Amino acid sequence: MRILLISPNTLTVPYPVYPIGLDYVAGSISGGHQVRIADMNVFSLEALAGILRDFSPEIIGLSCRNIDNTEAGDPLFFISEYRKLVVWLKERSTAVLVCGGSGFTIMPERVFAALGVDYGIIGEGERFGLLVDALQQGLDPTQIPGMISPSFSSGTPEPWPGKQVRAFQRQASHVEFYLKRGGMLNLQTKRGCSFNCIYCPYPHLEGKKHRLVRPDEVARTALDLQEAGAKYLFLTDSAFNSDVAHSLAVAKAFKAAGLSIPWGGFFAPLRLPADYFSIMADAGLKHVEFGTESLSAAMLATYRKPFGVDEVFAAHKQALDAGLHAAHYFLLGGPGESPATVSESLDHIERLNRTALFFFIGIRIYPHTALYDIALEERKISRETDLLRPVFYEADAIDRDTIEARIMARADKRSNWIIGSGGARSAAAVKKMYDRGHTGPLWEFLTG
Ligand code: B12
Repeated sequence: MRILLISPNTLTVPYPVYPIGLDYVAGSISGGHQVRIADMNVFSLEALAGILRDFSPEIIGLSCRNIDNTEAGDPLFFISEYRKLVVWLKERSTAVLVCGGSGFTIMPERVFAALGVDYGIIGEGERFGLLVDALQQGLDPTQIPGMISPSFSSGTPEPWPGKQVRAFQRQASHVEFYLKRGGMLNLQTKRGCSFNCIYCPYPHLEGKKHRLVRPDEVARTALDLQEAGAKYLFLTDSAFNSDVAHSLAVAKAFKAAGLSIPWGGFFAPLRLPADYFSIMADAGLKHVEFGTESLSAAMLATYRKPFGVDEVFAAHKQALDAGLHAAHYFLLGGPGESPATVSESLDHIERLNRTALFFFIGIRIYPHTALYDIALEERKISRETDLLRPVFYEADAIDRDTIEARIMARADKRSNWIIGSGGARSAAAVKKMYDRGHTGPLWEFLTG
């Protein structure tokens, strides 16, 4: 069959992100079918109309990575744009329309209804190949775990038990776009998140148990990306070091394979072996993005983070001592946040030297999280509340504006204190630097 996979994500904040999910969806489709990818960062609607005409797809897969930007102070909502694209596609094509992706999986029934597609696949896109085969053979696709149709929803399926095949095509037109603009491609070393952070949908998205990719296999993919021209790799794992031994094995495999480009990713500031970050740096790690969230001991406990304040300082020092750039993400305004816990966090944050600090204020409430249950119990939401348009948890003792005002006052114009991801202004600055040949996430230029 002829299959077109579309990435409609054109968000440039903090920078455009290579649609890695579609490589896996493409990898799930058996030989004998023809597959093309249209990344809307590269394709105009005219070019897309051309593909519909010339290639005449029988199935169109639409990746819904982002529902919104999760920034309470600078909100963007993408589902209406995707809906317009679906209507546009339906006017020009009779292909079966299928949606999936992380944003989709967070609220599948709601996103499905909002988009008006024919099928949705909850969870991992590896089941797309099964749908293609079922449609070709005239079988009932709703037998496939994770399927949604207008009259049926299977609910959340078990994590995909089979092989994950990444069909990276270096000749694809969109690869060039990312290579020219910052040179960053991305790479996954495992799926699953074993942490229990109260606000986070990752365990629901990827499963709670880690499914590790063999380090030599990860290194082989990394080399492929390097040979295709990548100048930097972002490891997309929820937290690269949530399995410390595996992350070390991956780093060693990078070194053994001769990977020479730098890389970065999300890390948890856990208690780590003393030489952890020097081993990582030796294997090419350059940027560490810590999911710290708070530096109030009470709030870290409430969020159920697997570390305390001391571990954050220790991990930060270890990273800097190893010559790495370190950033911290903060999530303020959760249950029990108060003027005192905000002050405690800010006092501690002052002591984090040479770093970029990203502050998200107000926590988006996602289904299947402990925060959802807390918000229900506190009557901040009801079971009927529609969470598709973001609803942010706000603490009783301090509101979002007050927290933001306190951060701004404390920041006193320091450029490394950033509200959210920095918005369009910082995205424009990043673009300028990419145009001049810089690579990677570039927030180190803010750290002073
Ligand atoms: C790594 C990451 C980042 C990195 C990306 C770096 C890079 N160069 O790749 C950075 C830090 C830049 C980032 C930024 C943002 N991110 Co982010 N990010 C992630 C994370 C942790 C992993 C994404 C990933 O690549 N996974 C690996 C790939 C293989 O998985 P995947 O894309 O989900 O694809 C699989 C399935 O979803 C499915 N699938 C995908 N497409 C399709 C299509 C079809 C048809 C089908 C059937 C299936 C399918 O199959 C794939 C294989 O199984 C996720 C959370 C998570 N654990 O998923 C959040 C996540 C995607 N991000 C999110 C958000 C909001 C953002 C930002 C808007 C935040 C901000 N304000 O800056 C920006 C947007 C950036 C952009 N330009 O789009 C949200 C989206 C949810 C929402 N509310 O909309 C998530 C889910 C986190 C969350 N809050 O829960 N992000």
